[in-house]
Amino acid sequence: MLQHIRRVGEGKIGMLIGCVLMMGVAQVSAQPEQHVEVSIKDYTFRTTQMPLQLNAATVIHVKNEDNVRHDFGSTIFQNSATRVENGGVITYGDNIGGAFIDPGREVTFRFVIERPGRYQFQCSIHSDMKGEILLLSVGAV
Ligand SMILES: [Cu+2]
Repeated sequence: MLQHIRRVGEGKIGMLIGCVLMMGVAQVSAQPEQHVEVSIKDYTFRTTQMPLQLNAATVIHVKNEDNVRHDFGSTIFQNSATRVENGGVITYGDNIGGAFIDPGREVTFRFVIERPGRYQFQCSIHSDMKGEILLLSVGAV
């Protein structure tokens, strides 16, 4: 599931590098972040999202409210430089497949979304857990 993850650092060093990279992203895109909220409860994904725009900084926030481990796996991060914060650990990957989320934990993915479409996501641990994020190419300037 986790492909090509490079661990850049943890704690203070990771935060410092994170700040530098985030400034770089901010310079590339003047648009505010767009958010997708995903909660997992009773083995079910619940998604809340605003209309997403292409080539904009995008944050997917996944919270596991169950007392078992779940997986958020998707092709949505393919070919995108993605910053993942999972249980206080920050990692960066160019082609990640998602992340496992421990009980009661949250994961935040930050990336720039570049291809329109319907992106499925799923839990590889529980094969009937599925959800979808919609990116229509609306409002692109
Ligand atoms: Cu699961």
